[in-house]
Amino acid sequence: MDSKGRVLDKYSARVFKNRKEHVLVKAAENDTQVISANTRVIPGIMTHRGCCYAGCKGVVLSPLKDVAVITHGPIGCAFYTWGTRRHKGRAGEDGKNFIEYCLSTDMQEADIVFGGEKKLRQSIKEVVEIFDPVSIFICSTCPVGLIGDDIHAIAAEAQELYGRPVMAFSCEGYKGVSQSGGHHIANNSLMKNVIGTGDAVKEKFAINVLGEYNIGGDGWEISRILKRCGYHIVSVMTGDGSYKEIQNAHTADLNIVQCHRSINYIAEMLKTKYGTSWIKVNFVGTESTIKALRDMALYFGDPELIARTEEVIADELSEISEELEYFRTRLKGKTAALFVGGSRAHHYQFLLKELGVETILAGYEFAHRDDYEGREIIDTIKEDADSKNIETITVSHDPEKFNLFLSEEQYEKLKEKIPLDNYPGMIKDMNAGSIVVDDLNHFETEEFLKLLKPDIFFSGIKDKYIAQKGGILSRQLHSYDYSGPYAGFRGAVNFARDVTMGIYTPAWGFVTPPWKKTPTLVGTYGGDA
Ligand code: CFM
Repeated sequence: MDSKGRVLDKYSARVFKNRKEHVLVKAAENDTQVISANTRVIPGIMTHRGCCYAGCKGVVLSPLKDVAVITHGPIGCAFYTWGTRRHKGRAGEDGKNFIEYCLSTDMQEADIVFGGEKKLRQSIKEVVEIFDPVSIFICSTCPVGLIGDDIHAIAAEAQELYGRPVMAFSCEGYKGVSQSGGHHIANNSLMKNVIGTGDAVKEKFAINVLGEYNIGGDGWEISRILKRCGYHIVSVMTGDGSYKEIQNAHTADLNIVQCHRSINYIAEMLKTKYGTSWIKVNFVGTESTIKALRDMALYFGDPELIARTEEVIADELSEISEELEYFRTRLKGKTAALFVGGSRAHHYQFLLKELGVETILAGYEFAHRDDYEGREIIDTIKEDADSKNIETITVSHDPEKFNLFLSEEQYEKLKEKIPLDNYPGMIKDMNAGSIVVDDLNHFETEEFLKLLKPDIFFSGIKDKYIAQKGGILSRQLHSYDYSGPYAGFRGAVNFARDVTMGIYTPAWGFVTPPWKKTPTLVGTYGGDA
């Protein structure tokens, strides 16, 4: 039996039937392989997923530094999204940066019984008086949806009263199957209410960086390189971003998409509404970064920009090549397993490959099928109760702001050379025999690690320690533990150094986990086995 079979064999028939669709072994032929994704978790299974509120507030909205984001709900949800994601931000010219604060209405039992609207009004008042933010966002948590506080009416009232945009997001944690639903709620609202409201003039080589959240300073490293090449960054969605910058996103001539999972639909909407083309980029790994820079230069087609891009690439490479080569000699032949949210498990495989590390298992927490199989399959995804739960909006062509940078003919020609409107799925880039798992749960994590014994397991805070106590090194690809940046040229060296340090410090192998010394409870999955 292969490792997939050995792990799934322990399930009851009902659970097996479900999970076998979420796990696949990469075939030798590069045919399309279908995986089940973006579906609800089986009750009782310990998933590593987050919730809708986490995706909306924690992931997309929190990095906007000039916005005060108020969590309407009991304190736990707000506290959990306080600083744990490491999306860094520096105050802009107006000095406003509230991302280090944790703002919450701190609902108590009495508020749940009698309603929390009064408390929310009071919180908005305090936020205006203390912080004077450019805008205020209100994010609701589960109990708010259950008791029915009308956060949208309160937002409209506060907007009038305080003379600044106040927006409400009904992102109760229970909505949908994962944090992905929350990304949609946040991004859709930015699309509807913020983008296009600014009055900046068009700049040369103007771009938006979409789906980059400045984890551990990645966005800063990417911006540094882009600015060296000569790009004008209109806005970043949303790492170290701001409400004011996003208002002008419609003035860019190109959108580059880093994390396609969280924002591909906005890239499409920007194209429909404002005519802005988008390309998929990946700034993880030096080869990927070089490709992204060359694709961008080709899009603008300016000889000076193309030449400067090559100069920057040569210069950046000369700075890091020697060090990277050293780490390559240390890491060659090692194996890795990756389990991250919705795009990193793919992005980091390129950097690992450069370093000589083979990926033997990769999975996403909440990706959709296109992230695994490629964008071309989107139209074939059948709607079901779970996918219908995701909020969708439609936008139409804006006659005043619509502007095409390329003619249709140029566009079609370029499409053959650069990833315009497209991203490949992770499965295609993996080696035959490697394992792909959607929504890898706690049990499967332990079992696959025991069977495959990778040299390193890249994951997150929920599964890191169980791996380490079992003797396998783990680094967090969400927060980079306390390190970073990992993107771009210098980031690649930081990553290679951290991985080398970890692998050559095999401390976890000396640990005897508690379950080897004391008897533990034994249970079965599914209940009807
Ligand atoms: Fe995109 Fe992200 Fe990711 Fe994501 Fe995330 Fe994150 Fe992630 Mo953690 S937006 S899908 S919801 S790249 S917080 S910055 S690391 S799970 S792989």
